[in-house]
Amino acid sequence: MINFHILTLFPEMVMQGLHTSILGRAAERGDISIEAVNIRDYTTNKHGRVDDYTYGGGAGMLMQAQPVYDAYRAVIDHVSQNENKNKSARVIYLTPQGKTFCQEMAQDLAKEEELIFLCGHYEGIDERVLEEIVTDEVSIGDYVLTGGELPAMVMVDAIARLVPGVLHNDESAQTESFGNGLLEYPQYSRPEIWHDKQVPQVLLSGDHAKVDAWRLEQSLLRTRERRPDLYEKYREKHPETT
Ligand code: 6GU
Repeated sequence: MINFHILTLFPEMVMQGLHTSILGRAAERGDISIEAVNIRDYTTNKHGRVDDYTYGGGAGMLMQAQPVYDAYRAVIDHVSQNENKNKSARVIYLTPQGKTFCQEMAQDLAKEEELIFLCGHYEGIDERVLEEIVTDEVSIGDYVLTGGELPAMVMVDAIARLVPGVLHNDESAQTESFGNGLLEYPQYSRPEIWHDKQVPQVLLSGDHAKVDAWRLEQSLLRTRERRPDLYEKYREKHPETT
């Protein structure tokens, strides 16, 4: 069970996306919980503003420290009250300047009970509140997005599917394939011939050992071709690989 808390100016965006399909059903069952906290609800500005100009000038607006900090405090106070203890939670700030997200980070974060995601907008967030509350800065890749919501959703999806109960057995079998560090082998369903293309004969043979060997071979070929970096890593762990 993990409780995900997402601090954002666009709570509907996050809730829509994360209560669909597998994660929606996992939340209904109580295997995870996902809450979006609207940072704007915590501003003390009488016009509901959460941003202001940057000291030193330059283009763009910055999210102010006060509403971000108070939204964070509300989550922490609520969590501590529920659990009747002072829990500390990791706070992940989504920023292109962070460490690049990967499967290993997802596995590490999946051990936590509470995770707080902080989504920035405009030109970012006042550095002083980041210094006080953020424990991890994470990027999802080398390209620029308009805000941290999509990255937070990517991370929640990748972490949530590792929580026991979220995936069913047939789904988690899929995990193994990328979990072993190789790309997925090609897969086929009915009909046996489509657009003159025949399903590989070995898959129709009923010989499970042969099927497994073929799939591993296909995974290796694909990984060597498309992701030589992953292939080299795999070879270091499995020296018997040609
Ligand atoms: Cl975490 N935020 C933004 N704004 N852009 C990104 C990103 C994060 N990761 C990659 N691009």
